[in-house]
Amino acid sequence: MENNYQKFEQNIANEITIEAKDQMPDAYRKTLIRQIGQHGHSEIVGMLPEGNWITRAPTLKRKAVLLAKVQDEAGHGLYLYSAAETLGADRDDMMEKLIDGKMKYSSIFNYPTLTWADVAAIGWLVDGAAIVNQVALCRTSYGPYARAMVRICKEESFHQRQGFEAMMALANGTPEQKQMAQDAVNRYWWPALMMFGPSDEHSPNSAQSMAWKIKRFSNDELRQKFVDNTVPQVLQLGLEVPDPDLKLNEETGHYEFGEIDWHEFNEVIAGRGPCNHERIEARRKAWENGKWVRDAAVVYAKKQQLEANKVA
Ligand code: BYC
Repeated sequence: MENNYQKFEQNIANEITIEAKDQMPDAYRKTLIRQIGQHGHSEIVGMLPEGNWITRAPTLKRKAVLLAKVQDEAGHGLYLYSAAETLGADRDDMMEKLIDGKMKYSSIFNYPTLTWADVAAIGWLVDGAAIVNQVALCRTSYGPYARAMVRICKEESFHQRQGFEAMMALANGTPEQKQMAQDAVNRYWWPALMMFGPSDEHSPNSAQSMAWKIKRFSNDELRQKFVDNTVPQVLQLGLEVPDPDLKLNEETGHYEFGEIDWHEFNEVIAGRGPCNHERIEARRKAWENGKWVRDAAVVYAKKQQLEANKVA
């Protein structure tokens, strides 16, 4: 067994991906199931705030784009649940843990989508933040997770561009539309920064995940990258960043920004955000209403297996 973990350590050191059948320490398996499961849940719960606007999209074109985007998120969730299953996780168990509040999902999806501009802001800022995090995960040490990320990132970059384009239409529209765009930025800016997780000194999982190359950059490094990428885009839209402390440090070339409201972040991830209850109830209802479909699929699969055995 020791030899097998030596091989694992060697592979990590030599940038050789760990595959499902490889020996791996239990803690590596456990933290991956935690992170990939949480990531999958984020995709699925993330369908809710945007899905809420499918029937109210302002034009047929916007509706078609939004429908496609929300369906993409469902697909991402399915790749991720499959990646977690390669580690021995059980999908029903993960789903029940989500509904029972025993597994987390991204804090960002506990905020409401009050206007159409919020949908644009999610596409632009939330998918934009997700890309920064996920591009790094394309090189994560667990092969099935890394490969899922490559595909997901391609779709996320389309999402980010469509969000920016929708935001641009509002920012260049009537004064009321521009104000709606600004309000959305005001409400989504700080929650988008929180997506990257606690600051490095308060991130209990980071050190080990970095050592195992599950994470390639720390939470603060990725957050900084997102701010540096996104502030010029806000300015290009003619909008303002809701942070009086934001300034470009000419020497480092990085934007310095104000303190995140960590109390708010901790409340949201503890289940006490604006929409936590609503989101979990929506998932619970979908899970319960879908039971007959899952049961029918199992009966059908068993029947097919019996037929196949008869032929053999
Ligand atoms: N929200 O030690 P830390 C999308 C938890 S969806 C909630 O730094 P780690 C999209 C963390 O889990 C994109 N919880 O943890 C979909 C841990 O708790 P546990 C979602 C958070 O894992 C639809 C504790 O806080 N992306 O793109 O090293 C529409 C301590 O944190 C959050 C991913 O999931 C948070 N924001 O680092 C549109 C990316 N932050 O588990 C778009 C994959 C932290 O110990 N995940 N926590 O109870 C990751 O990269 C990492 O898991 C994180 C956290 C950077 C999020």
